[in-house]
Amino acid sequence: MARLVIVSNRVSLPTERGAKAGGLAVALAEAMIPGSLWFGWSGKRSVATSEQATVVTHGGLSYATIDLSESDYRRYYVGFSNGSLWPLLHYRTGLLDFKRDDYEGYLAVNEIFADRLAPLLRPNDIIWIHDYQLLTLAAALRRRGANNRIGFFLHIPFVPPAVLHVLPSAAVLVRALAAADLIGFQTHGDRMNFLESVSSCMDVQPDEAHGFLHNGHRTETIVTPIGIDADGFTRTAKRAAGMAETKRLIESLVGRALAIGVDRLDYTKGLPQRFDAFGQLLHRHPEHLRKISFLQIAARSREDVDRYQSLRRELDRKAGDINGAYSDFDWTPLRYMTRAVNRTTIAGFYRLARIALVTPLRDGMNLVAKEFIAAQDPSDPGVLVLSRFAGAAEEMTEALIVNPYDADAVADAMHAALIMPHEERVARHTALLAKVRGTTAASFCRDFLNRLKAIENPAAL
Ligand code: ADQ
Repeated sequence: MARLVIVSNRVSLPTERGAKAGGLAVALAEAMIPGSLWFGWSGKRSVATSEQATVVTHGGLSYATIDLSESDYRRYYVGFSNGSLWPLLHYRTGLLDFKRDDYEGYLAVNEIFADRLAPLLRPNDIIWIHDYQLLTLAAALRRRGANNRIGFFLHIPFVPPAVLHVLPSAAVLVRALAAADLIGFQTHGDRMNFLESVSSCMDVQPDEAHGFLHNGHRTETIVTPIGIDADGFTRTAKRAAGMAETKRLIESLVGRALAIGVDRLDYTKGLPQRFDAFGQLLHRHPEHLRKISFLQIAARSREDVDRYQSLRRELDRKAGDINGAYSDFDWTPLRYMTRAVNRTTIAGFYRLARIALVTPLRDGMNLVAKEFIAAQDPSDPGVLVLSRFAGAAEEMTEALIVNPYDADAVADAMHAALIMPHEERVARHTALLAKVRGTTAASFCRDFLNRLKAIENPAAL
């Protein structure tokens, strides 16, 4: 049987998992099939980038990692991946911080990944590359003679050509990506944007099956939304509801409704806008004063990117403003923390919450929306307020869908959620839970890999 080789920027070793945030690590952990190999960066910075991968085996799985030099890390990861591609692919062209040197570092590290991975490959391996840090890896592997089936999945959005071309050399990246046999997206909108970009960068026309032919190579595309282990998460939430942390939270609420937000501290997640919306709720609907507490857990991430530090300062100020304006001697409306909290504890908090605010300005999918639904007590569920710009909104239409830029509309949705009749809450939750249970981490992997395996690739036979 063909071996699965997963490649992602960061390898999450089983020994390191725990409270750490990050959707990719969580989803792939659900997906690793015994015998598979997972290749990527160790997360360590060394004097020099590793000459070869370090391979460890754990629970029937192999993990091959390399360290990066400080300079490679800065240019490839901090500079180009997080300073250019991340804002660009989230439609934030104004935040783009393009430097040619970073771009060259990005290409170089993709070549290094290919160099270190190539000796570990077997002819029948199926290679599955993940996310925006590795857009040029498939092409780099092909140049080293890898004829394997290669799939690529983009976890974040893809933009229309007019936005894409803000990035110098965007066409180079699109052409390199086309070296994969199958390219996967979270939503139909993302795939459409990509195919339009293919037309504009490569002068080829995608066919009716959403594939395209270039230089004798056919590339197919697929929409496979990522999900969670819904039933497992429901069990975790039930268990966590009885744990000490949840009990402490209940006591601190003294009967007030809980609204919750859980995100990485990232400018795509719409946190300043969300704080404004909460302020508007208290202003426009004073009947909720003293009756609601909003807990925002925003785990710090990417702290060596400047934009993230200014976001933190902005949120500190806004949180101070709201609490300064509305707090009472025995009530703090907004509880804002930037520590990571482990997933089990969060599952218990979700179950307790009357509302979840998932209001990113753009998001590939957003797994928090799915976790919140899976965590609810079906007989007394909370209500999901969801941004129309999260990939999750394409499917989760029974949530209260909002435009996160409209603070008044988000405040009104929170109000609607707080006064929503029991019957309507149950009906919406039932429909959403069926969807979250239908599109899981396992189905995501199965659908993508089945399609990749079905691709005709005579070279790999
Ligand atoms: P992320 O941007 O990291 O992922 P998300 O989908 O919300 O975003 O996944 C976050 C995961 O980390 C969830 O399991 C969540 O519980 C956890 N998490 C988030 N904030 C946390 C916190 N403050 N403390 C502890 N845990 C936290 C990227 C894309 C998404 C896409 C995923 C998977 O940006 O759009 O859904 O990959 O494809």
